[in-house]
Amino acid sequence: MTSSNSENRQAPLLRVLAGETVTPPPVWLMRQAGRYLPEYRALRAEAGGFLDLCYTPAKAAEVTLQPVRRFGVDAAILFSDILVIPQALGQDVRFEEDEGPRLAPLRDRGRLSTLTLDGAADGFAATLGPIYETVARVSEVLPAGCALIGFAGAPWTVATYMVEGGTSREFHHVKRWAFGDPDGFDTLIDMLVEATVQYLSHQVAAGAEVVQLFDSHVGVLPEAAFERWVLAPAQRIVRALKSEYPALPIIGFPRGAGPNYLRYARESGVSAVGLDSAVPLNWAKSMVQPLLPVQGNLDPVYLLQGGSAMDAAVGEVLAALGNGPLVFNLGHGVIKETPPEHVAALIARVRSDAGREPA
Ligand code: 1CP
Repeated sequence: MTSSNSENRQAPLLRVLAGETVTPPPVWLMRQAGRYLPEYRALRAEAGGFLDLCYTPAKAAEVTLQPVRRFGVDAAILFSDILVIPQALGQDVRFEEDEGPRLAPLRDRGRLSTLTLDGAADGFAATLGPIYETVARVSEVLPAGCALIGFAGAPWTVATYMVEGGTSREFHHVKRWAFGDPDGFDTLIDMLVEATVQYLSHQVAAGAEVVQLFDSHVGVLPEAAFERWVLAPAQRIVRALKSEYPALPIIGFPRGAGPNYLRYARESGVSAVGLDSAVPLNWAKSMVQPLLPVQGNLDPVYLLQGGSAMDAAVGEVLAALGNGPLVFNLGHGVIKETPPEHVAALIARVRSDAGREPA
């Protein structure tokens, strides 16, 4: 199915996620709201802490809309963070200025009993209430044709932060727990599956039209661990969401999955896969895109760099993947030193789609 006119009134993003080829492709960027935007830095300073911003619906909605207003992107993504889940489960989570997240590390099954999904007044559902309100506020004012994306971190990636206590390079603690006590680690993953389903289904009820599952740290897992803690949880989350919302488009982003992208595309049940920047374009075209719509995968450093290097790299993505269902995006988030003008130029370049080679 190919169409380039606008007879179909559905948002371009939703059309691609339903399997259509749309030319030029819809474009949005992971971390399109954030510190590279002066208007974000201003609001962030007013809000105080980063988490305060996430839990203040009027401000979080405004931040969500900033890139929509400035660039006219094809989707807004809820402004929040993947680490609100551990916080809502009862773990201590802080964001230190310029140091990234800090969590009280959870290293073994003994500490699991400190976490709960229960419905107490300060419990899971109540903590996340303001985030659903942010979704509802954005949904009310979003321009026609611009889709609203909700999101969550996938269980494996959220677990890495919960166990390591923050960002990690090697992931030794979380892998030792998973490999040494797989059944105990499953208890944590099971809780995260349930939390994620609840969290995403509330976002959809509040107005999210698409959800994305961010599995950012998949690249460190051997195959059996990938099956057990990436693929199986994704299947369970997709199945549960689809039983409640059969038509809901779900984008899975198993960053760093390498050849396991194929199993993820075939077996997880997602509607589309987000490709990281290391995925070869011709491989994605011949192996992944025939299975599912793809999203990606410009290296964010091209966006940081801008100019002719960026334009050429955008042209390569469009030439390889633009003749099938494609959501143009980066292969990872916008880097905070990126000049906003480069983002405007990127979007103009995608929409001009000049230099596209015939299929
Ligand atoms: O001080 C600040 O303003 C904090 C910077 C910031 C921002 C803008 C953080 C801290 N999170 C966010 C927002 C955010 N995070 C969004 C909002 C929507 C958008 O895309 O515009 C999203 C989708 C996320 C998702 C997220 N948070 C991921 C998954 C995607 C990815 O980047 O791999 C991860 C791993 C996080 C954890 C996180 N949040 C923030 C930091 C510094 C980190 C650590 C990243 C790391 O471990 O390197």
